[in-house]
Amino acid sequence: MTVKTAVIGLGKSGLSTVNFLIRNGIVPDVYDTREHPAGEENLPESCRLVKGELSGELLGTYDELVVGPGLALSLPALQEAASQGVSIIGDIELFARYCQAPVVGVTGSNGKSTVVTLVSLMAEAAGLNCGLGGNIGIPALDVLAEDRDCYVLELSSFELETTSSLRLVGATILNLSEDHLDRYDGKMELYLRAKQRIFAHADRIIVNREDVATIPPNGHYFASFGGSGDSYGITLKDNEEWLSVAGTPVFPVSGLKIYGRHNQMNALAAMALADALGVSREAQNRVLSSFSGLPHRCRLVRERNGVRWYNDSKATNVGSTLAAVAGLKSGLKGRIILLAGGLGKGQDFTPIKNLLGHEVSLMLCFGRDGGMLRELGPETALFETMAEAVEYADGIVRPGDVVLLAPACASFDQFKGFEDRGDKFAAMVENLA
Ligand code: UMA
Ligand code: ADP
Repeated sequence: MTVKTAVIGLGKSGLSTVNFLIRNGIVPDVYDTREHPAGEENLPESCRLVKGELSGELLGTYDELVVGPGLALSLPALQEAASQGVSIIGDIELFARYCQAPVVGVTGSNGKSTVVTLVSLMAEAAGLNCGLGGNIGIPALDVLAEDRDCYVLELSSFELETTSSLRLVGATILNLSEDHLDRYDGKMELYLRAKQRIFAHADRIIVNREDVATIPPNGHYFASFGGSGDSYGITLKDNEEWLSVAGTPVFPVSGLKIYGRHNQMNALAAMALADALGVSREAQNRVLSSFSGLPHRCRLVRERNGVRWYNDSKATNVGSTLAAVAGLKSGLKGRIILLAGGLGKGQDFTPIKNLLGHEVSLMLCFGRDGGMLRELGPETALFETMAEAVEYADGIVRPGDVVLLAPACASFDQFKGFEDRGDKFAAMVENLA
């Protein structure tokens, strides 16, 4: 029996879904509310594309809708279709139906891309043919292939909302802090509920023992990570900190090329997930000693006249900004000048207020919600654009200072995305006379 299928949203994942369905003998109709959907130019001719407002009546005529993560399931047309019995899924659910090899999944407010990259590198170092995909920017269905030994998926709360049968040999919620509240009616419990769906069919549940929101409501889990010596943790050996497993030191913290406590937690989570895939400790350690981080995550752009300029454009929420500041502050003699602003996504910025005058000497605010950040305290200044903030920072820095772009906000008010924002920042800093 053919399943009458429509793909809703023609972005990256929508286009990948269309191609996947066609490869499997299903030619879907495609809907997108935008006038110029991102994937339009590459849409196969056999597919009918309907643009503009979604009609519940029309969508109600399908058996199944594969909805892109950028669209809220609360949209009236999707609700109407669901109430008529139409199955509503996302590309990850399709992946789950077809995937044969073991999969590990990672969600959380911050650190996902770092952890999935570490785990996939570890699997490759052990000689496994590993597919890495999901929210990291490579649609999961694009990496699904018969010769894979395993998969590592980065899963956003949006993707998890439309996923119900994904089996995972290892799953974790890295941490939980405010994000995407504009999609969750301002309610953290709805955001968390979506994230907890990752554990629905997980063999090894791995939690952050310092963040109770990452623990399933029934309290059952296989392993945990955190700063103490239990499970995946940190222990002292010869007065030096080591990443450890069940109290046994396995890798010196000083050997990591990514800095900050948050990255030590990321490394521990990656080890627990790699263990779920059967990756040897030796292969894990090789990756831990060589991985120097992803672009736009706390990367040193330039040291000039004793001033270090860091690009952490991927810090798109308050939690990630706090982690970046904490990571840089340890051992620093000079000041931190923070550049922040953009689209606040309904977050409460108050935790940043506590940094002002302490860890952060001055915050230069910009972008649409820069005014809200400016109001946090007197140690702030407001600019229209990031470029003006960079120029101002250059005028006031002293040797020993750090200038950190960690905006705590999304970038779409003034940039194409976090990469564009980070690239522009790096170019400005490189060009400082
Ligand atoms: N949109 C419309 N109308 C439509 C369809 C989409 O206006 O009919 C808008 C959405 O509101 C959104 C944008 O278009 O603003 C993109 O939505 P999409 O569903 O087309 O997204 P894709 O291009 O398929 O990209 C998605 C993920 N995007 C989102 O979840 C918003 C990408 O994560 C992911 O890398 C990609 O699939 C590959 O699987 C990006 C992201 O920002 C990096 N994720 C959020 C985050 O990390 O914080 C969750
Ligand atoms: P995600 O994919 O979840 O956005 P990334 O690995 O891309 O995560 O990191 C995004 C930003 O979050 C980084 O630039 C860093 O500032 C911060 N970050 C990374 N790991 C953590 C963590 N474990 N806890 C808090 N913040 C983190």
